[in-house]
Amino acid sequence: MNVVLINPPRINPSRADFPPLGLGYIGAVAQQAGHQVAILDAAAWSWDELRDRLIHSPLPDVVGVTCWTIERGQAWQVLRLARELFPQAKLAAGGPHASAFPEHVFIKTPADYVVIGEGEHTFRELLDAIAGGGDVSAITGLAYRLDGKIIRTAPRVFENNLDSLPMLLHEQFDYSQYNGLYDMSRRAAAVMTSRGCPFQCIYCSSSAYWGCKMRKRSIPSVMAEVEYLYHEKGIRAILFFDDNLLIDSRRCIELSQALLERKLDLTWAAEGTVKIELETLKWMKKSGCYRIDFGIESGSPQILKNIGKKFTVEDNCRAFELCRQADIKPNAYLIVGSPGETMHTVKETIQMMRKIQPERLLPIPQPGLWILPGTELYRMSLEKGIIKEEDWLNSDETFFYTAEYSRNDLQKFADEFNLQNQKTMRGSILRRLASKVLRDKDKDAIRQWQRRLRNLLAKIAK
Ligand code: B12
Ligand code: SF4
Repeated sequence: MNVVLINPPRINPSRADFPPLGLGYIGAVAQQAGHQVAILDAAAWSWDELRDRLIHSPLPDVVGVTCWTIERGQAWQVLRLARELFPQAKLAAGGPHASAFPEHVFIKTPADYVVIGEGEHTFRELLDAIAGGGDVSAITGLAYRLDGKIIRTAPRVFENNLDSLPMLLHEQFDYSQYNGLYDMSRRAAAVMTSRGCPFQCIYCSSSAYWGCKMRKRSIPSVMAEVEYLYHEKGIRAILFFDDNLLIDSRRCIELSQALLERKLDLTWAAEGTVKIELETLKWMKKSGCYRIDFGIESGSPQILKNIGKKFTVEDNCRAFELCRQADIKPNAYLIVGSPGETMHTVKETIQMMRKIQPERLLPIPQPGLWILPGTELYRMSLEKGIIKEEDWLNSDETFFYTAEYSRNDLQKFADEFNLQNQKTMRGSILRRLASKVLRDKDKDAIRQWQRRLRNLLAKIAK
């Protein structure tokens, strides 16, 4: 069968940093099962461009669409467009939001199926059933329409052996069309070496979706993907997108050693939590790691407790100090507007920022915490009456936690935070610039520093 998988156009179409990995994974199982697969990443396309590409694709038997909460309206629209253009095709949705509210997908769109949760096995079985004209009722992890009713089958059990899944369809992605890493001019790809996170931060839907048990791919399986990307796609930088690559120090060292053994000209970055040891960081550095993004979120002990973070402000400061010792750039993800936030807790975060001096600070663009389905924050918000389940249906907006402050008040917190942090960053960038430029022989790094200096001078001029 012809299978077309679509990542919807963004609300403001723009190039994505990386291709849609989830569609790459389900595309790979479909291809392995003998189907012709085309993945259309329409993130940067207008609706006209998507329509045009669809009209010129081979007539699909099945169209699959990914559906995130923030872009659910876009996903609804793609499913309607697919029905309009291909009345004969079967339509399936998947991804975090479709999985949280399969019924909503059927109300808002003409979709035939929703794949709930981890998609590979369910999608493969669904394609088999569609191809054979068979019954789907025995497929776990599925919702579908039957005689005007919506049927939901038993939940799909997670695949424990991630190595048994085929490598995602990198071959379908043109890596020159993605932004890659913001601080690296090398061609970059994203790789996931594990699924699931043992923590349960109240705002995060990741552990709710993927489970609290971390399932890890073997190092040889990860290396096979890295080598493919290196040799076949010209990739020279990797972002390990795992929720928590650093949590297993031994595995992290093994991964670093495997990268070193291959002698690839490769740099890499990762996301992680702050419990980390110097020895691990040194191995990571040796193998090409140049940056770690930490989800530290707040510098207030009370807020960390309120949002379910299992780490302290001291842990955060220590991780940043160790990264500096290992010569890896530490970055901070932060939140302003968590439950219990006050101007005092915002100032505690500003104080911590002065101490840790992250390499790059993302200004807080949207004050307040996003409410995502499946999270503790969502349950709290339902209880406090900030949101009702039908709000997801009646609007395509994103919803924020506003039980304690209005968005306007939260904006004041964010403004104060951004202002203070700009001052902190200017000082720290100048200091680091002076010491780094003297040491750096790497052309990429020197170009980056030049760029930063230009930006900084432009800001000062303003
Ligand atoms: C990488 C990533 C990104 C990258 C995306 C790069 C890319 N193109 O893939 C970037 C950095 C751009 C990003 C941005 C954001 N992200 Co993000 N991101 C992730 C992350 C870490 C990994 C996603 C991934 O690749 N997973 C691995 C693949 C295998 O999983 P998957 O895509 O979900 O697909 C599987 C299933 O969902 C299903 N499936 C998915 N689609 C389909 C479609 C069909 C037809 C079928 C059958 C099955 C199916 O099958 C797949 C295989 O099992 C996840 C966390 C996580 N651990 O998943 C968060 C996550 C997806 N992001 C999240 C959020 C909130 C965001 C942002 C809104 C953050 C922000 N404040 O800006 C933005 C929104 C971006 C946008 N769309 O506009 C939330 C989404 C929650 C939700 N309910 O939608 C997650 C779950 C993390 C969290 N904190 O809760 N993100
Ligand atoms: S925010 Fe990070 S540490 Fe917390 S549950 Fe989500 S993935 Fe895990």
